Amino acid sequence: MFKQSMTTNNELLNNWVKEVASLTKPDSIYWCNGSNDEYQSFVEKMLETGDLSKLNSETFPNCYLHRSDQSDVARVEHLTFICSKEKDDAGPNNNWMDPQEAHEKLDNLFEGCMEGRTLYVIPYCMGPIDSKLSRCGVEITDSPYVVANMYLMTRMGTPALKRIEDENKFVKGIHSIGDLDPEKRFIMHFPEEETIRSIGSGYGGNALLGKKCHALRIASWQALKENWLAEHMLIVEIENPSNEKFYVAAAFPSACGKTNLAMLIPPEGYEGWTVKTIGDDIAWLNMDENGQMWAINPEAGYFGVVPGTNEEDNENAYKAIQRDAIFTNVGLTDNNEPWWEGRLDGTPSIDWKGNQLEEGNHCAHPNSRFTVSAKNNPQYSELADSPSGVPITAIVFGGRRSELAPLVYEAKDWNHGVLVGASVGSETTAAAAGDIGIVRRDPMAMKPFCGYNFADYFSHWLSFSEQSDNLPKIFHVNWFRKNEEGFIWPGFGENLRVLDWIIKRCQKNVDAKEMPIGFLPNNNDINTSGLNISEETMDELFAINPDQWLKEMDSIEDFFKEYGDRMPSQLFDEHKKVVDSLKEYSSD
Ligand code: SAT
Ligand code: MN
Repeated sequence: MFKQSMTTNNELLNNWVKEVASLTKPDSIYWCNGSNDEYQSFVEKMLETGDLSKLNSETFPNCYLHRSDQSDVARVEHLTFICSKEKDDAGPNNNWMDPQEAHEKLDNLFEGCMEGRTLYVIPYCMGPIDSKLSRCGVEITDSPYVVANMYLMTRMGTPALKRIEDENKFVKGIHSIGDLDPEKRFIMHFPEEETIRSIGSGYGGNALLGKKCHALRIASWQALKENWLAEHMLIVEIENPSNEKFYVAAAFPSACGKTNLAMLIPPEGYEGWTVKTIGDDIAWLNMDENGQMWAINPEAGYFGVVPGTNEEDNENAYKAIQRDAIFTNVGLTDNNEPWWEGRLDGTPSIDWKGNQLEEGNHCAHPNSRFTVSAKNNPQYSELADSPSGVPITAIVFGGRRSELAPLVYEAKDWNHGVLVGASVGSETTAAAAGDIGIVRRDPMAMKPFCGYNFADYFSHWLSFSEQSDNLPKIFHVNWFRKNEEGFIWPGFGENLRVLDWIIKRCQKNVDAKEMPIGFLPNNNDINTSGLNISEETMDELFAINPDQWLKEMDSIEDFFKEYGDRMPSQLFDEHKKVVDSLKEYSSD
């Protein structure tokens, strides 16, 4: 049904497409123009093939369900490789394969893999088309589902192609679902060649190559060379009742409530405050000549975890997915609406595998996802399209820790903040394949996404303190501390109370307690009015147990030592300062 819609005069791109086609042997080639009609025609095609089914069009207009292969529901970190020339450039944080060996392996797997299929060419731009901070790529794929998702997630098609033709430069991404055999599944990155090759999976992070593969793994490498940062961070705009605006970038490991924070709704008592979303997952940070950090969101859509989304906890996300959304691996109600754990209404009937729902089974897969354009978000900020991005006031790191970490603390300065970020640990969730609930180190929430050696990454972060004295303040938050009764902090919209303190600290409007781990709020400086939370409970949320912290610092040191000689000594200096101070504190 698809005709060759357009090609390009750009030789580099043309030759590359030809080269890939001669290896993969598709029946036809289709160049995507990124129009809405084109999106609709892809949807129609997938409705015919059964790749999509239409959801209740009265209640969920223009929404579709996709059921993935049951073995293909999450990122696969053990099959994800950085194929730099030097093994040490990839570092202990990555799987590494020699680039030549990797190419040979992949050439075998890609050989003829598109026979009987169409090869789609997707030119895309990560970031606003007219921003000098943006970077372009082209993804080749044989999956119409990937095309439809890229349409929602990126700025793709004709305008991106035009920019690529002007720049004569793009990240090359080659993707095939192959035969979905997990034994033949690889997500490989060649940073020196600015190339990504992914086969055997149709899942988001493995297949939508603009996202984690390009905007984080390849971009982090580019950012190292070009003195910027590609980070796994949401970006929010917060406006207080005095109409002052603040921009906060925050990094959390997958499925730690990033989408909720990015789309936060001010709680009762915060009338006159507005929170808008610039981005929910990735931020590219650039420093201007005054040493101010500016951030753009390279993406144009959200690929969010569905379970838990409802009108009470995250009304914006809930509203955003009432129309024009693709749902992947959710269940169905008896009237053909999507259903997931945490949805407050509807009668679940069919599970994510398409079977009659049985008691004790998940209806939606825990890592089921929605894909939706960012513009569907009622609190979408127009500044997400601003070529200059937004000036960042504060950087926030967080993890899921049922013990140890207080609700919020502030790093003493940038370098200490780098230690705080590098030390992030979080209990694992369903976003990645593997065990759930184990604490793992996830520096800057970048463990699965940093395209080069973490030791060099920490040095790069530290280098900014020498370049500017105008950097954002750095904070750490933990929404997930528990006592016998469960989570102590109510979370969700109430997290604005914590952001409120963070902003006051950035404005130098409030003092704080200096503790060994950083600055903690003075009693009563976190606004709890209207919350049913006692002073004792607040004390529990902020309790610092020095012995537990010393153990934590030991485990952080062990983790750092895995990176050997390339580790910046400054980070160990920062570490030692905290340890000495904890020892002193515990002997007081
Ligand atoms: O799983 S994805 O990488 O597609 C999304 C995420 O984890 O943020
Ligand atoms: Mn993410």
